[in-house]
Amino acid sequence: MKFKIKTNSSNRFVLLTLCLMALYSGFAQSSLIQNIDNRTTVSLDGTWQIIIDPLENGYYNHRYQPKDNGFFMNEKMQTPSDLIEYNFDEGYELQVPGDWNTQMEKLYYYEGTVWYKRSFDYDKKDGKRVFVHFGAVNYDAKVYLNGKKLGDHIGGYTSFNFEVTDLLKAKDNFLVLKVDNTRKREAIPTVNTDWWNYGGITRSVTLVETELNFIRDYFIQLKKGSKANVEGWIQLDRPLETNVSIEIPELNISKNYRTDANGRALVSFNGAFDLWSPQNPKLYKLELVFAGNSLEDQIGFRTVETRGHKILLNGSPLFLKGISVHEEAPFSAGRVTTMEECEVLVSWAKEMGCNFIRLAHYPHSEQMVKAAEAAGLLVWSEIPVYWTVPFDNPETYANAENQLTDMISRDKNRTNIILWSVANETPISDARIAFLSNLSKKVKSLDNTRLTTAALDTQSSADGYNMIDDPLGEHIDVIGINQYCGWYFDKLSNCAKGKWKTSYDKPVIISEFGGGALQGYHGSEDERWTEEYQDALYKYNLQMLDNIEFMAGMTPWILKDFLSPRRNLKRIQNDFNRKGLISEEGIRKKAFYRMQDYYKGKN
Ligand code: GCB
Repeated sequence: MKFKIKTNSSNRFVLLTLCLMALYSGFAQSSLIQNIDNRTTVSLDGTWQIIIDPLENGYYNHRYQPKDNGFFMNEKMQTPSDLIEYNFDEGYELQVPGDWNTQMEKLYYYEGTVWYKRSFDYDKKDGKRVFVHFGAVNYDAKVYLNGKKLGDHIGGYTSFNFEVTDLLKAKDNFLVLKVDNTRKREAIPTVNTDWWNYGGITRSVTLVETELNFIRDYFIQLKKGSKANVEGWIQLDRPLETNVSIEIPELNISKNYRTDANGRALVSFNGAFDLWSPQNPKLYKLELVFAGNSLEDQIGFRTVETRGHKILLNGSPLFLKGISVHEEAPFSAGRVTTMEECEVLVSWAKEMGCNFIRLAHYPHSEQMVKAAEAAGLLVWSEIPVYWTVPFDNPETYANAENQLTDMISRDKNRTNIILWSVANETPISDARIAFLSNLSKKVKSLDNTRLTTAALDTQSSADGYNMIDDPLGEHIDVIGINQYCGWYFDKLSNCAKGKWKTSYDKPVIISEFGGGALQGYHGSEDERWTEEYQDALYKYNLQMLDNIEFMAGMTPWILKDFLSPRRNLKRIQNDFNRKGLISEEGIRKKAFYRMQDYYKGKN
């Protein structure tokens, strides 16, 4: 199937897509540096000066042409007669990492441009290179150092970095970002979502110091289908034929490899691994060595595959006892900014009895994935291809593919990730199938050791059955189904009787079900928004789901109440989607305990 655009040949489409991808990753962006946590770094987190600029006055002149001396120049008055109509150092401040919406009342609903500036000194060493790395900036970032543009980045949930070696000074560097979170129809995500469009530098900013040449990236995972053979690669930043090695001291593994002219070495070795699993989240210390420098990581080994309707972990069927999670801070709202907050979310899922979490609806922070990995939680990770995306727009495709590539690039060594999801609740059309099947193919080309999935919401019904027959099912390994019996359709009491059929010999995860309740609001099970209604909804839905013999797991919607501007019922919602099993204050609702009981009895 083809996109509905005018192309004379598929080559032209590929070329166009490649050009657009270059645009979306920012021209000057360096390839992503893997494993920032274990490199030599200086944090630029903390207080940044900001300017709120709804008209983009710091970027465009009155003829709407980009300015040469925009706010990125960080100019200061030199004489009393100078006209400079901004001054970062006399303005507002925000904490980085952090969203702007929950830090400053006047920015709560704001969508537009905010300029960020941070000044710093740097003790630059000869023979070293330096990169500035951003965990995530939502959505459109233009980055400048000392008045020079480093590049652009599009996409609010993925990491990126730029080299700054030649621009850094010992004193008074200024790093400036124009951050714009304006929603756009053609963007990923598109304009219409059900979560808060938190703007800002939402994850850490870090200076990374490297040698002149260094191990930039690597992929070290068990080969598909093998419990003992690791296959992967190591990539140097600069092309060089040389020796690199891998060591796993605990297993006495020490292997040498030779990089090719592109600085890439293919890796293959065997080990008697104690395999990672939810009961045994075993990670090994691994060292990658090049030119006397060693880079450490903690890596686990496991296999994942499907057999008919089952998902097999390390060769054995596993029921995925999951929960969906947004990247929102526990005990409040706003983006998660610390490892401790990730650990709280993870501990809540563990308390419920989960072995699996769905990180909805976009890539969460690396910390979150690592916190889950350490605690034995398997992960579904997804990109924000959500609802009604313009699937026939090649620019949108390029953007989605780029975000997918960035997500996989960052997290491909995290053992707990088993599913890469390409979309959530997208409407059936030919253009959508072309778009999503291409994304699914892209996943396999980057990482064939994991499974692909998507959350589907469209089922037809026949003979009293809900049918799983979305044509996208052909193109993914595991089918996610979002269904809201007792909330968006049908009466609560009918839910237990719901019956399902599937056209696919593939595992199905019920990737969403649920309903809203205001914590502390009690009444009968017929009264919406009460904890009793939500609890009954869970009771009847679980009875229905128990009759689906091809179901391989579930991730009810959702761990915690979360902010969403489409939740307008003031008395109850007050901007919160209330489908959480835990309130924004951290208080468990009745249905939390029902899920806990259910998972206790589920193998
Ligand atoms: C869905 C969406 C999710 C929403 C949820 C809801 O189907 O996938 O993002 O938040 O429903 O609460 O309506």
